[in-house]
Amino acid sequence: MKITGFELRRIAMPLVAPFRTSFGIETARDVLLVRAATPDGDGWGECVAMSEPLYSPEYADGAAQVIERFLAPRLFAAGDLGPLDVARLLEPVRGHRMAKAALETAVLDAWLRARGESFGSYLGAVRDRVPAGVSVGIMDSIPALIDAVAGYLDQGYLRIKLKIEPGWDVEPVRAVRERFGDDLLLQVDANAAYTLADARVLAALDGFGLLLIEQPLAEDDLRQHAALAGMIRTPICLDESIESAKDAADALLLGACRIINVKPGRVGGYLEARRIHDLAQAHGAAVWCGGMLETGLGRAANVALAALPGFTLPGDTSASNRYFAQDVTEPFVLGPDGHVAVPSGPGLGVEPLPDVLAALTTSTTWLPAG
Ligand code: NPG
Repeated sequence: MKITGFELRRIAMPLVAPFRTSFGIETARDVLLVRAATPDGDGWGECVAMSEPLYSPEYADGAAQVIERFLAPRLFAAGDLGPLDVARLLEPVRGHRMAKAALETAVLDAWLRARGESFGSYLGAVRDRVPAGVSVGIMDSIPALIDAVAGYLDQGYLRIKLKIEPGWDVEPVRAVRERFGDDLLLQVDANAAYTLADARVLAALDGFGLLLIEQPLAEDDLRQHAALAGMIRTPICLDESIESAKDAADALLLGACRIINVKPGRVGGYLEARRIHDLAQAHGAAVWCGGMLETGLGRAANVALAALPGFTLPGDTSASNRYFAQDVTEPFVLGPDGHVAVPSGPGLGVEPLPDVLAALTTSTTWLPAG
C-alpha cells in the first residue's frame, strides 16, 4: 500500500466532568489524530498520549514531534508497506509507543477499509458486543462518589472501577460495597500511587471482594509487585508496567500480576496488544481492555479488541457520553444490557463527522511522503 502522507490533527474535546486520578485532574482531552492518506482512501489512528507526561513519559506535543521528525520519514522511506511492516520499520526509534501505535492504527485502518474488512474480524473478535465497565475518578466526598456510582449503575454499567490514592482507598471502597452490595463487580486503580511500605493499607482492601487492584506500585517495579502479591489476596493487575508482550511475559513469570489491563496505545499498537492477549491466554491469565479517554475513533478499535476471546473481564469501554457531550464520530452508546456494540463496517467501522471534526480542530499539519 502506498502512503501519500500523514495528516496530524489536534482536537480539543471538553469533558462532561473533571476526571481526577492519582496523577492529575483532566478537564478537557487534547487529542492527536493521525490520518493516513492513500490512493485507495484514508485511515485513522488516535494517539492516546495526554497533554502532560504524568501517566507515562509520552505527551501529545512530543508524540506529534516524534512522528514528524523520526517516525513518518521512516515509513515514507520504505515505499509500499502494509500494517505488519510498521512496527518493524519504527523499531530502531526507542520508546514512543503511543506515537507508533497511532501511525500503525492509521495504516491498519486504511488497509482494512481498502479490503472491506473490520478491525474486529482482522483481530479475531468472537463477539459482536462487549460488556462495559466505567472508571470513576477520585471525588471530593464519599456522598459525591456514591451519587456518581449510582448514576453509572442506573445507566447500566456492569462493572465499576474506582480510582484510588493514599487517603482515598479503604473508606470509599467500603462505602461503595455497603451501598451497592457484594454482587457489584468492583475493582480499584491506583495508577502507581503506593509503595511496598503501604502493603498493610492495600491488604485492608482484601475484605471487599475486589476483582483486582490495578497498578498499586511504580511502573518499573515488577519485583515489588511480585512481593506484594504474596502479602495481599486481591489479584494484582498491571497497566503502566506492561509496555510490550515481553513485559507481559516477565510479569506473569515473576508472579507480579495475574491480570493485565491491555491498552493498545501503551504497548505500541493493536498488533502488540493482540500478542499480549495471546500470551496471557496461553498462560491462563485474564486480560481486559483499558481506556484513555478515547474519542469514538480510538474507542471503536478498543471495542473490537475487547471482543477477542481472552478478554474475559469487562473493560473501560464505556459509552461516548461518559466523557464527551459530542464525540467526533457517531457516539458509542450503552445498550440496555450494559454492552457496547462492536463496529462491523470496514476498518474502524466509524468515521469522523466532518463538521464536528472541523469545529473541534485546533491545528493540522500535513506530512507529505517523498
Ligand atoms: O474509560 O477511557 C476510559 C478511561 C479509563 O481510568 C481510565 N483510564 O489509568 O487507566 C487509567 C486511566 C487513564 C486515563 C490513564 C487517561 C491515562 C490517561
